[in-house]
Amino acid sequence: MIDLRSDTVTRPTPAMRKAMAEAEVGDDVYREDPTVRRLEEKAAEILGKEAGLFVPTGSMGNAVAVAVHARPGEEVILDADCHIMNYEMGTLAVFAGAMPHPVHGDRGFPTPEQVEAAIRPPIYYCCRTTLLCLENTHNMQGGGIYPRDRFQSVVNLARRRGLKVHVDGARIFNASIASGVPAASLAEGTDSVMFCLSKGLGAPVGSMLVGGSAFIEEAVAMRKRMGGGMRQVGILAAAGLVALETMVTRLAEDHSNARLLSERLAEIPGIEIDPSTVETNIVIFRTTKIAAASLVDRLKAVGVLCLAISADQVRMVTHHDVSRDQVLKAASEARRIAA
Ligand code: TLP
Repeated sequence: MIDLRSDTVTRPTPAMRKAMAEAEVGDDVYREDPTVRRLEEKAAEILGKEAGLFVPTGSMGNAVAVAVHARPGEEVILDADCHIMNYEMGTLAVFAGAMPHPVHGDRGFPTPEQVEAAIRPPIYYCCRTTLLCLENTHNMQGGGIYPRDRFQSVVNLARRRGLKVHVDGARIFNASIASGVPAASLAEGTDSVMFCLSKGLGAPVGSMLVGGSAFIEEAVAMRKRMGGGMRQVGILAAAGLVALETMVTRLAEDHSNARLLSERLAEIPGIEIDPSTVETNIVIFRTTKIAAASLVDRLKAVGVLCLAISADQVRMVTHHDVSRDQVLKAASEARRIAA
């Protein structure tokens, strides 16, 4: 099987399995797991923040962040197509009691003007706007990278207007490697960042939340409230450390495979995609002759897995466990079916 459904399907590397087997552990609810502490310190350092917190999933990381930053009845500005808005089962409403205020960002990336217009005036009958959530890279916009100048302007504006900024950086290292900008610069000026170890970085489980020390102290309590206080979880953190040490720079390979895949797909009549928009490891294309679901079914029958994300859109994601040859094979199978 050539599994292009997601980079979440990556399996731990032999180095990860070895590190997991040998991990030094303690009870992390007492904050006594030395491997978890090492991972949290390293994550914070790489992202240029004071402290870090290991969480079981990206969704929990985002939920914890939003619940710490926003109070019930407050508004959160985010892109209408972002993951927090669409694929996290309303955690923003459930755990923070907050109101989403979606804006239609340009390719998923809100502009300063859009954010400014979405901030509520200080009138007693309006919700208070307290938080801005930004996604980088943007999953449903084909792994696009937040244009750097726009990101900085938006963050500066939010700070000026007293909003907190949380980044859903599930794939922030893809953005960093593809743009040559250190992850810490992509996090500059923000209050918190969540990134996933379990996607392109290949760890079996886990995400990190990083931010200021006071924020992380509250996040520890919020994680526990959500049932995310884990015990000898150094076993998992050990794989996360290997992920950060060995799996970041190789993401460039996934990006060149994604670009190659998009170029091959673009040649197929019946498929529409502009390869120049493929900046990282996510390829989203449109089918014009057959329904997306039917292409996905027929690809599955010949050993290629991918996802239909709408009636006429398919997502393919490259990662550590798919090779250049497999990507070429996937494109040629797609040609046979979709053309
Ligand atoms: N994304 C998954 C699915 O949920 C769609 C995927 O296959 O891409 N933020 C972003 C931007 C994400 O893409 C995801 C997962 C998450 C948060 C949530 O992470 P997990 O799955 O660890 O809860």
